[in-house]
Amino acid sequence: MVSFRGSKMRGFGTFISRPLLFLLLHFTLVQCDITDGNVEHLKREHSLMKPYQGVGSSPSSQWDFWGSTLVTSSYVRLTPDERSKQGSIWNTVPVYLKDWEMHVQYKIHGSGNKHFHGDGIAIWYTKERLNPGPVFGNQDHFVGLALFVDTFRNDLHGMDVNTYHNDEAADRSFPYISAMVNNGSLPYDHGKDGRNSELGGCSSEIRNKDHDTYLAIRYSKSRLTVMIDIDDKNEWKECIDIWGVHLPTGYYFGASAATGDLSDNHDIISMKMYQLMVDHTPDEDSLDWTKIEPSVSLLKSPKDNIDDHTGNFRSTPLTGWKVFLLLLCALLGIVVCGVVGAVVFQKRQERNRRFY
Ligand SMILES: [Ca+2]
Repeated sequence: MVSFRGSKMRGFGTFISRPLLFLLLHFTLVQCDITDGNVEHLKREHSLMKPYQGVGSSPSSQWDFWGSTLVTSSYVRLTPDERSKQGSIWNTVPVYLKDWEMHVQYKIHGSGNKHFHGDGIAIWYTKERLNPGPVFGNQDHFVGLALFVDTFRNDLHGMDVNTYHNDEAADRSFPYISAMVNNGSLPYDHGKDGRNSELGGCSSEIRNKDHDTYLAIRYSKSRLTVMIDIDDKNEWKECIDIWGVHLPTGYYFGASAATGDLSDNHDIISMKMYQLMVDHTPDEDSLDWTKIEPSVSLLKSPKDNIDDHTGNFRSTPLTGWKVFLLLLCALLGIVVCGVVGAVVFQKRQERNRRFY
């Protein structure tokens, strides 16, 4: 199990070239967010793995399920490819880790053609668990973090309803993966595919693949990163990277899915939770992390995004490592100019010496 993890983590760094990675790791401005793959630990009490022992309703079980969920020996099917189904699976053990990474291996597949399937899977880190509702089978006004793998576009604003052919022209195509943090005050707007409350996201053709697909949710030091792997090449691609995300400890992990008029099989193969070994300041350690209210700073409030149809909201903040790359480029530019200047100066000196 852990070896898989190790191989995935090598992938985590490959979206950055090797020399750049070296520089990143050796540059003091960086807070070491690129994992080295050696310091994480699988937490079995928060992980769901084949053959899914300990899944069920007994008091000792670590995962509980509800609704249409079917647990077999090789997958957990949240919904079958049938209309109007809802299912979920929840970790019964609250997570008291401050820094963690959740790897989800999943598969969404069905007989429906492009655009005629739905609705998707949600991965949860929330205060409450097993509360069925309208948000991909879970309650609305949830408290905590949600990651939506939304396979059906409900918002047809600016699109040709009859043909659906404007997907590529629209600013986000489906399936669409997005994150939302909620303190219970925000509703999830299905009609707009959660756009009003979205913190970040990416489009990804995750459906009907021959292989399983993966996503990783990392939370450490107020930074939320979501990586995806849909090509079965053992490489992560960045989907979401947001700073200033505040989440407490003591919440529950879960996954849910729903079908409506259109359907899909929504399968979870595994959910693997890793503890990240990260140092915190004494001030941070003295806080009661269970009392933190889920929130996001350093960004506009999601509410400010309500009438923003430009999609600019997602790309406005320069994330930490983009700022760093800009600084690095400037620094390299100065160094190159300095070296070239010194060489030119030396040559000129030598030439002058020859003249006199
Ligand atoms: Ca949708």
